[in-house]
Amino acid sequence: MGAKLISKKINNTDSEIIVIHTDITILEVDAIVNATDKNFSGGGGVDEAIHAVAGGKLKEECEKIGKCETGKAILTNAYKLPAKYVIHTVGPKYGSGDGKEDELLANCYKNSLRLAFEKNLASIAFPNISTGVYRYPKEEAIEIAFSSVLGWLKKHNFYSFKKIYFVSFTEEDYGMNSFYFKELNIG
Ligand code: AR6
Repeated sequence: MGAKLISKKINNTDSEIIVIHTDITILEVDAIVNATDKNFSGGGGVDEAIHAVAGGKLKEECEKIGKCETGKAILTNAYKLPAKYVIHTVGPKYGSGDGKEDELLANCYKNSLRLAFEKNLASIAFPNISTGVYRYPKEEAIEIAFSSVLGWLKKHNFYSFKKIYFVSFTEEDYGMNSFYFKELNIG
C-alpha cells in the first residue's frame, strides 16, 4: 500500500495487528469502522470521509436504520468504498458526564469485532474512535483500543481474524500509536 506501518503477529496464530498511517477509505479490507454519531448525521471527520467515498446510498441505508446507541455498532454495505462493509459505531463524547466513557469506548471496539466475526470477516480497520470531534485524550483512547481488541480476541479465541488495522490519519497520531504499540506485549 506504500503507507508507513508496523505490525506484530499474535503468538501461534496467523493473526496480525497492524498500526498504519493512512486514510481508512482506501483500505481494501473486509470492514472499515466508522466513528459516527447516534443519528448518523455525520458532518465531519472520518464519517464525512467515508460517506464522501461510499456515495449517497450509504447515507440512505444509515437513514433506514435510524439510530445507534453509544458503544453499539451496526453493519452496512460499503458501496463505492474498496472495503466490503462499513461498521458504524458511536464513541462516547469525552467528559459527557456519565463517567463510563472508558467502558463505552471499549464497547465500540468489542461490538465492531463481534459484528465482523458474525459475518465471518477476516480483516477489519479501526480509526481512532472518539479522538477527533469527541475529544477523547489520544493516549488514553489508544490504550483502550489496543487492550479491548486484544482482550476480546483472546477471550473468544477468535483468531479467524487475519488482519486488524489501527489506522492513524495524521503523522502525529501515527507516531503516538506506534510508540504505544511497540510497548505492547502481544501473546
Ligand atoms: N481515515 C482515518 N482516520 C480519519 C480520517 C480518515 N479519512 N479522517 C479523520 N480521521 P472523528 P469522533 C480520524 O472526529 O471523535 C463526526 O462528525 C481523526 O484524525 O472523525 O469519534 C461524527 O458524525 C481522529 O483520529 O470522530 C460524530 O458526530 C479519528 O478519525 C463525531 O464526528 C476520529 O475523529 C464523532 O467524533
